[in-house]
Amino acid sequence: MNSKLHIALLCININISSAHLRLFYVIIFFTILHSNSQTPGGYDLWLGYPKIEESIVRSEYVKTTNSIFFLTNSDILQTARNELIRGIDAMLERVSDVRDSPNLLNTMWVVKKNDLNQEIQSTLKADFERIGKEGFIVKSVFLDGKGILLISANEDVGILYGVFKLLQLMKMHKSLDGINIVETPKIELRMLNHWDNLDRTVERGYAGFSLWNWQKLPIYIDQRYKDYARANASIGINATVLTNVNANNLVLNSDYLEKAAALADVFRPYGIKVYLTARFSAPIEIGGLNTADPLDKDVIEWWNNKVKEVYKFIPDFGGFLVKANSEGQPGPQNYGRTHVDGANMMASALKPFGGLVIWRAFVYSETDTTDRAKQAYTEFVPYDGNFLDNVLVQVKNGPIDFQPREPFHPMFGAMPNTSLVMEFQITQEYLGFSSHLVFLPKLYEEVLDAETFRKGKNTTVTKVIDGSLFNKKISGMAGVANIGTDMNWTGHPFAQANWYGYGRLAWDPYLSSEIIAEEWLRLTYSNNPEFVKLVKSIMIASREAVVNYMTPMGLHHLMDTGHHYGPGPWVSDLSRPEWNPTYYHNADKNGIGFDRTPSGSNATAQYAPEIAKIFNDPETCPEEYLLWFHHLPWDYKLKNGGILWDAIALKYQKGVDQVEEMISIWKQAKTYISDDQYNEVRMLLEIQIQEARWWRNACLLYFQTFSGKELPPGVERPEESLEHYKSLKFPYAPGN
Ligand code: BDP
Repeated sequence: MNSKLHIALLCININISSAHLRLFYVIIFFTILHSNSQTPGGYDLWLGYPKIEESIVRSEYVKTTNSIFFLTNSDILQTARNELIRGIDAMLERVSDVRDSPNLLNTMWVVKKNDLNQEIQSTLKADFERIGKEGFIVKSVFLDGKGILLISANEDVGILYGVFKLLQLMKMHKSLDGINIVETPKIELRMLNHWDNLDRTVERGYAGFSLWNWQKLPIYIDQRYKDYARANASIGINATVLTNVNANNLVLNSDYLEKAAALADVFRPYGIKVYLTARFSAPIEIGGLNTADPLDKDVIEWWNNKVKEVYKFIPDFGGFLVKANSEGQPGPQNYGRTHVDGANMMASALKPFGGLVIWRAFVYSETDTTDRAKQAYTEFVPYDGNFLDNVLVQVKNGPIDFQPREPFHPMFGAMPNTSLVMEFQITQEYLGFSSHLVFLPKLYEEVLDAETFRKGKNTTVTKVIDGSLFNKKISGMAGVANIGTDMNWTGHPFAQANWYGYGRLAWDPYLSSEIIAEEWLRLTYSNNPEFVKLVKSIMIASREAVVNYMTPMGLHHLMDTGHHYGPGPWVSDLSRPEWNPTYYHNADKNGIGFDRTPSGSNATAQYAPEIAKIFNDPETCPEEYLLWFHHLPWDYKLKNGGILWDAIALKYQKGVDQVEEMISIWKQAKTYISDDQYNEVRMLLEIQIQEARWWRNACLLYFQTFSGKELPPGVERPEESLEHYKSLKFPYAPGN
């Protein structure tokens, strides 16, 4: 590690309780200010354990001795124990004494509820009731008149999460004295969706190839599988769908099931279950039947047998994720059946084993001429209440497709009798791939906090998906992974924060993105408050910046076609109308935007009347959604008195300015991190600023051909012609 040594002055306030003496020491000591956790290249993610001074965490439990009683009688508990030892040994540079039986020297106990004595169990009764299956308690308690630190839980996995929590607190230099944390995840299914193909390419992947080396599985177990599981467990992710939603049948054949089982074996001790995508036509393609009709008895039998086989290989298999009748994927509608018929048929097969069907609502059809934004709601909402209870319907955050900004999907709140899973995209398909620094928890938070108004006020999207609004038994969140074989897993080092932040929000969707940014920075780079303050400001601003330089004021889907790299607002020649950017922006001499009010597609009617009313009126519609819901003249007067054309141009400029600002702040952060860490992000920001200018120039030149207006003062003149921007081609853009 090429960290530099710094001399720092530290003022430590030591509290000697017995003598009630307060001593103030000024100690000069050497500290490695750069002792952030990252191994070169960022492989360690937020999980490295740099040395910390014991005095920093000021805990009786880690002082003098760290003799730990850790009752370990399962694989998950063994994982937790290994992690605890690894963390404490590295951070305190002292080898922990960890035993399976208690003794008087113990300063820490890590024991499940049922293994505690009745007295502590009843003292902590309320806590144990609160934490459910996966929660934990990290608490300082008195035991036989002696203070100890207790990590406890009802189940093994809670212990694992509690251990990670403790280590993260220590790493963030939080005091452990008087600690009292009682936590439980607010969402049950916290899932990653890998769009990984069996040939190891990753659809919309920008961080190398798929982690799953199918060729060498099941015998060869890559260390990365364990490191992947560890990283997920550290943020509470408990489910992973290994394969692409555009599914390949082969994964359901026994040779691949054996390979998937080997991965499941690696993930199990980390509390993670494996799921697979299922291609609806599998009974034909690998089953030799001549139909995949979900009501056909041979088809039903085929799936029943297939599910039995899967559970032979993977006894705790999670279930199937299904993309059906969407973008050319087969589904029940091919046989005149419905989503309910399809989903329930599979769900019945999985039910005896406790498996789930996660049925995606990302549907739109080439034969349906209505607004694409309306189609999922139209297809699914009438079926509310008809799905079996082990079916979850997975809905993207917005009604189109993972754009830099979309209003929340109107299905949230509109299906009170169905468990809805939130689907976020972590991989940055429409947000600059892995070259742009965009902190996505800002986007996630905006959607989660959106008011649905389905049961009066305060009925946010979060309350729909955590199950609290409509009393749902199973709740879930899915994130389309941004992980690949790149040394740092995610391509951009700050894309790690999106994986981290997604996991944190799946655990607790009420967390603020600011808190998540701060945690991640401290766990990944440095606890230095100046550094954290500076870089947090970059992260928090980054999401609005990308909206501004790509798709401001409610514009959407202006990306170039297929690969979605760079601007292509002029694309209008694709076979399906809704694949063309022109379909979404509708720019003409009269104005720009998609009229989704009653005078247009009336998509607003899919929201609660209180929300629809706000969206319907351009005066009340939030400016960030203006052109999502309205087609407005170029000289439409905005609240600030300016006209629409000027406002669009200024927003594009602002996006560019924001990236300039991000670069200048990053320069100020240089002194707090290693040169390698600094340079890596600096180069990426260089790409980002170039591409931000490219977006601004291309879009403004193109829209100017309709508005016929000059760029307002303050907007830089494009260096190249529109023809130049239109001529750019990227046949090898990644992820396609
Ligand atoms: C779109 C992607 C496409 C996915 C699709 C989906 O461009 O690659 O297959 O979503 O979610 O955003 O099914």
